[in-house]
Amino acid sequence: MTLPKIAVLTGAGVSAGSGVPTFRDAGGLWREFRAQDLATPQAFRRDPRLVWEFYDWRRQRIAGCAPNPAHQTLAEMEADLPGFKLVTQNVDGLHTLAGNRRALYLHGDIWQVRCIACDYRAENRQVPLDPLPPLCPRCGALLRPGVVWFGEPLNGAILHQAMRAFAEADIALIVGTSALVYPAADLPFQTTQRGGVLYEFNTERTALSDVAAAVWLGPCETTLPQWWADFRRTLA
Ligand code: BV8
Ligand code: ZN
Repeated sequence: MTLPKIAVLTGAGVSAGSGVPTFRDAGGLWREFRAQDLATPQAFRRDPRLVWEFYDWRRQRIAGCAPNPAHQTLAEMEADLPGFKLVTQNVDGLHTLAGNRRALYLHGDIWQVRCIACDYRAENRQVPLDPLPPLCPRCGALLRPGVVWFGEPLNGAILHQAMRAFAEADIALIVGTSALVYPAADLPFQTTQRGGVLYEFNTERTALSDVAAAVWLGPCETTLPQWWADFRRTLA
């Protein structure tokens, strides 16, 4: 029996069970700012210190978080299914920590920093950051978080691989995303337009729920492991 090709898109909801604030929470909870107003090049140009305080706060929160059963299930699926592709909107790195080796990070990595003036880039896991904002060790200019901000283009090669993964998938799993951010939110339609099936795992219905063949309402750290345990039995 040929194993199905499964493509997965995750959002902040897959890390909620690990204690990482989602954008909707972080947006509301971080002082009086909305995440969306800080995750932009304009905000960084206007007040790099404030934007770095926001990222430093998130880095400190994430540093104390471990992968949850939803992350672990996605690592198992990658090991068991040759045609498995994981695409994430998250920048927290928990999929890699859980054991996924080939996750596509659409929006970058909060643990990467890069210089705004030269081509210096590096992993930086210092929490809290000191000095803040961090400066380029090579040219002294400001460093920025290695993430994709609103209004910035995604890495073309990564986006192309993600589009292909969903175009080729028999099954697309949409896990813990409000499906409001583009072009990520377009990916599931690559699957349904080619006759593939969509399953959604979320604590609430979203814009994608109407095109999903089934919606598992509940915390994905519970519903996704359950689904995988049942589904893998049908593959035996
Ligand atoms: C681009 C990295 C083009 C940073 C992120 C007007 C002006 C400018 C741009 C636009 C515009 N209108 C539209 C756009 C495009 C824009 C966009 O989509 N805006 C939206 C708001 C309408 N997109 C962009 O700007 C993208 N770039 O289009 O470039 C271009 C081309 C060429 C040249 C120049 C430009 C870039 C988008 C990437 C932005 N960066 N992150 C950082 O993280 O700091 S996006 C960020 O927000 C996250 O990465 C994530 O993608 C998104 C939040 O979404 P979710 O992950 O879904 O999280 P959210 O909190 O919303 O939802 C959580 C969900 O989980 C909920 O549904 C909840 O119910 C559920 N949940 C909670 N707990 C659980 C759970 N589910 C299951 N179990 C649980 N336990
Ligand atoms: Zn530099």
